[in-house]
Amino acid sequence: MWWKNATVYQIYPASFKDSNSDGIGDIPGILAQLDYIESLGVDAIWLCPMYDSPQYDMGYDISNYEAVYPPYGTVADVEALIAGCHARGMKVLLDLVINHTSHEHAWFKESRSSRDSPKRDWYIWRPAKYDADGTRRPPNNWRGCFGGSVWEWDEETQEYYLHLFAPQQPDLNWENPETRAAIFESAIEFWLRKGIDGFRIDTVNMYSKPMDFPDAPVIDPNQEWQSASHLFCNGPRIHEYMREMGQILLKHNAMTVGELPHTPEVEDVLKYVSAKEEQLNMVFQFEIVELGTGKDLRYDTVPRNWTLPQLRARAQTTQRLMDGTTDGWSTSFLENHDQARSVSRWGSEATPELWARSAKMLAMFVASLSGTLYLYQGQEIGMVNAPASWPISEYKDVESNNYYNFVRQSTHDDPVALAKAKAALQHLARDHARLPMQWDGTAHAGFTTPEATPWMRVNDNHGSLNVKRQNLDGHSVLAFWRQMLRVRRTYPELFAGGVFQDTDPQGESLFVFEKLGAEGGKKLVVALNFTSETQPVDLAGRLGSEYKVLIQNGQETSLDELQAYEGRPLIMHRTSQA
Ligand code: TEU
Ligand code: CA
Repeated sequence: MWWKNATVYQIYPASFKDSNSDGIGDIPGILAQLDYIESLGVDAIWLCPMYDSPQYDMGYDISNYEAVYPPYGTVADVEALIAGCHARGMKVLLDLVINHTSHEHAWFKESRSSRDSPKRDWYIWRPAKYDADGTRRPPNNWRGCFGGSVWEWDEETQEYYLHLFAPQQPDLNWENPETRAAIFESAIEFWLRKGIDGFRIDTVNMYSKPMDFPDAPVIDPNQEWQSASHLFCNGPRIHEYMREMGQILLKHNAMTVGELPHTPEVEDVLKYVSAKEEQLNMVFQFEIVELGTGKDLRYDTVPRNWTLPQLRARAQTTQRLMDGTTDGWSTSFLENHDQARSVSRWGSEATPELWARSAKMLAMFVASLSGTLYLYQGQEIGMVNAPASWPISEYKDVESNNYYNFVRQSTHDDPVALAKAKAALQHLARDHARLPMQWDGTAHAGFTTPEATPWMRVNDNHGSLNVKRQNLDGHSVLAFWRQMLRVRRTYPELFAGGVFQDTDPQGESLFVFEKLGAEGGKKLVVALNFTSETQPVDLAGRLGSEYKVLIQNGQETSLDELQAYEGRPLIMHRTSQA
């Protein structure tokens, strides 16, 4: 099981590196940076969708599983990438998006062509409902993940089809065994035969829906569409499907990490990742990254709307699965392509010093949690959100735009509401992760050539915040991540493994936790200051005399206080515990 102690580096093809000056990142660009990726000390890459797609949702709307989006390259380019990674001892994970396809996929075109199409039942079609006055209504009141109804009316065949995400992302009908077989063949086996090592599986808990499509309870009577994630996540047949898919993946010895939104309870997660179930190897839970987001609508919140005890409780929730009492496994991550930058959310951008120190402190935090570690491109250099001065027109993401338009319409352009929405987007939008990678200080940060126009604007700070500069600086965030990953690899039983124990769940400023290794073995003590002030701490009291500071992000080695955003994983023998 190569993946247990592994670190996986996530790549967003559009924004990593452009090799041909069209302003869009591409596979040859990634290939050219493999030495850099290898230099980080990661074990694998996860490539976000590079399949052919009309790009209504950045490739999560696939029109052909067996082809590559031409601006990214060709199937041969992906084969070269697989070979290049394998030559360096790195594994390759692709993104598996099989809850839905693009509306331009041949399967959907055929499905929508007529009610008698042999592929009609490959997607989910339902008749309209009509009010007494003849007004047409969709089958139920569910709100989609990007806002609005989950149903789209098809004029041609006079029925609605289901789409949990954008209307250009119709949901496949997993109830139909023929459809499942086609998905397994085209999306899964086609690429496994090309030698990839596994998949990150998109929205893994949404494939089974309650097929009678009951209305969701009305939480907010002023809203037309109601939150229904509890109805379409973890549906009635989901584990049957997981086991079926699991057998195919097992046959190819493929590793899997499933995206598991709206599933906080260990008992529910374990159904997917218990080793004896043979469904998934691990999952992404959202408890940590969703802290501070709106309860119902993600962006209906204000920046920094969280406390440290809440963060600790959520870390505890996701760590419980790996407390040694279960046969399951999971992940540790703070960023991905759907999340704003972690330094902007949990750290500080107040001064260059606090920025660097908090980026390193967050690296210690995420790398000290149990589970397979995921590092998102740019996180290793402490990339931050787009500046607050940027106009809303720089935000390209369908979810951001839908939310902003929803606020505009529902408040009739109320300036206070719009300012709040913009502040929330500046803090949380998915766009922030999608700004081009900052390679150097030249125009467009070396992501593309100076004459080209990048598909998304490059962050204004790239003159000082970039790979080239950090490569030359032994104290940079980048140097720290390399060191952190080395330490993590040296003590797998304490970092990737080990039993997480929060020693002071109510602490508001310092996050101090321990990781216990095997009985009689060593203990890791992690002490992190999440504030911009020096905080007193009693580390001596819990360390005794026999300890070692493995890594630190500040100058001090005092056991009595931690400076602003200072952090330290210390190690000691469990037997010397006071
Ligand atoms: O995301 C699915 C998901 O449940 C959310 O995390 C989502 O990103 C969103 O923010 C809803 O509030 C996956 C992909 O990671 C995402 O990029 C895609 O847009 C989505 O599926 C649809 O394929
Ligand atoms: Ca390109």
